[in-house]
Amino acid sequence: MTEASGLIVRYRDRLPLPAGAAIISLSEGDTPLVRLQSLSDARRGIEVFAKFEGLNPTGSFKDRGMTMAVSMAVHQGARAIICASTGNTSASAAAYAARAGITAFVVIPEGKIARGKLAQAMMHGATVIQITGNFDAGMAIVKKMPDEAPVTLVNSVNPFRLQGQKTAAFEVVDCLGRAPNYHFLPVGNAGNISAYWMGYCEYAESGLANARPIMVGCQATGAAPFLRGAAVAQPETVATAIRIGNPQSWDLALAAQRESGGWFLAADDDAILAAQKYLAENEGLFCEPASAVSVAGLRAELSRSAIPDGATVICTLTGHGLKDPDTAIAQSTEPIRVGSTMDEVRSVILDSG
Ligand code: AN7
Repeated sequence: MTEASGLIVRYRDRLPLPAGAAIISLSEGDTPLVRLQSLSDARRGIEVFAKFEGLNPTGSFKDRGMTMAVSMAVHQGARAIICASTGNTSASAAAYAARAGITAFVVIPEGKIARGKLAQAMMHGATVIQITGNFDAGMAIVKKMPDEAPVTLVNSVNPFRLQGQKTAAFEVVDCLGRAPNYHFLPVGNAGNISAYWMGYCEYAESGLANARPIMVGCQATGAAPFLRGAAVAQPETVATAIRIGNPQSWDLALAAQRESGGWFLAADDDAILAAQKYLAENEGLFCEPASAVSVAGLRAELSRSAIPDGATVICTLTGHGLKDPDTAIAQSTEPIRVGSTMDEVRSVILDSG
């Protein structure tokens, strides 16, 4: 037996899990900061790092919140959890429920979640409920379900979710040795930007960081309620993870933006896919489309010189590219097909030069 690991063990004194509660963990967290060599600029002293959350156990940042939410749910005697999801929350909830030996019900918009995420929810034994409506419609239903049936809600309106997710900010500061100057991240339901801000503020208040970053929330143009200043009824984007029109953590996310002196921006689907491809081809990092919106946003801000010389910038890559193979293959060039001879394979190699 190895010792328990994961972010609850690492940051136990900063997390509100009661003593004696069992920790439901898959060794989440402790994800790398990978320097983005092609976006960093030595002459201007700009350093860019990706916080690669795709390396969590189920392939997204949701595991940080789920270890807390499921540990608390089990501590409080829950036998079942429920969430609405654009995919990653359902994958994570299904895995942690399996780990805990409880039931997961996941409500997903039919045809609008990436295949890898659906495969995860199904493999972990969740009861998958496909609805005809979008994520926001599912959210409206599951929010009321704890009053109707014996289930605990594990969407990020569950406060323990944000508590777990704030540890990503701790890790950034622990790794850099100080707070970054800017933090770009995708915004969908708006839990994660709220959680990062909470984490940065806690570290600053405890004297573990002497500053807090400017938060830049990045949305898809077709699903950008924060740019419009109101909910979007029919959100649409290739980045299905952030196909969300009515973010639940609206007030917290706005506070993060205002208090940090940050802003919201939107990137269209072409820019999102271009950023995803750019990271894969130039940095060796494969993230899902929703994650790439943070890098699409940074590229736009760099090109209009909105980032000052000497700045350290973090982009959170929230989920792994393997989650959504269909979108990846659709934007890639077809494999070259030849017969099984030395001549044919060699000629491809020699012709490609
Ligand atoms: C890869 O899984 O909402 O702003 O139901 O999967 O905290 O919602 C996913 C969101 C960014 C947005 N990147 O984070 C869900 C879900 C990825 C995501 C977001 C999500 P929030």
